[in-house]
Amino acid sequence: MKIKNNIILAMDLTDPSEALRVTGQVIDYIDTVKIGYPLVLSAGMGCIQEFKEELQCKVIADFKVADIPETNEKICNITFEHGADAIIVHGFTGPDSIKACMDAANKKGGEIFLLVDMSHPGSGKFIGRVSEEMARLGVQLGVENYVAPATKPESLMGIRRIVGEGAFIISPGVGFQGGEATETLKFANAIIVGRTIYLSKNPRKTIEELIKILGDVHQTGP
Ligand code: 3DU
Repeated sequence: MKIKNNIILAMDLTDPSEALRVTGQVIDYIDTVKIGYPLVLSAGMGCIQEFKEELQCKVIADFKVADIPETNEKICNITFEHGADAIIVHGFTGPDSIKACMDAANKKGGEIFLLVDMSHPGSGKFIGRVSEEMARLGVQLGVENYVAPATKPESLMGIRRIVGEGAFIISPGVGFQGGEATETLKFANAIIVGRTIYLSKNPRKTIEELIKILGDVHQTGP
């Protein structure tokens, strides 16, 4: 997946028209928007298609899929049928559950991103302890795309080491959660930025400044 300016907008505003309006303000600087439960649960699954049609962008559905294989398959099928280009899937559920998502993605022409660690402080208690093992499992299964945290550069670096330069890592936690954009892009292919942009008084100016800062960062991976 190629991401324009290496920035993915996390659009978590829950008012659908506000979400479209604010995304529209920055859409000429990005081509990929991450939509998750906050927006979909308030606007419905139709918002995926609406974003794609009105803004001509790719949509990553952040559903952090974490169920038994049969249920995961259904969730992925429905998500791709609603137009999502990719879906985020938890790694902790194990190989069969991940494989079910990969198979659904292959069948529907979509992609999966495997979430192997999280960015919030509490993530150290459980998921952060097994993130490298999950990354290794991803490699064994042939997963190409990963989600790893910008707030934990050590973890992000370790995950990059395991998945290799050929893998594609997207990284949330930049800005509001404390992660640093340029540092993150040394190990990730794209940063995921939400509140810093959509809560900004001037989202356009904020993203322009961010792009300027990222200007000469060395890009890892494909
Ligand atoms: O903190 P922000 O507002 O920039 O948003 C980050 C987004 O990424 C948000 O949608 C959140 O649900 C998602 N995310 C994480 O922040 C951390 C993770 O480990 C995984 C997803």
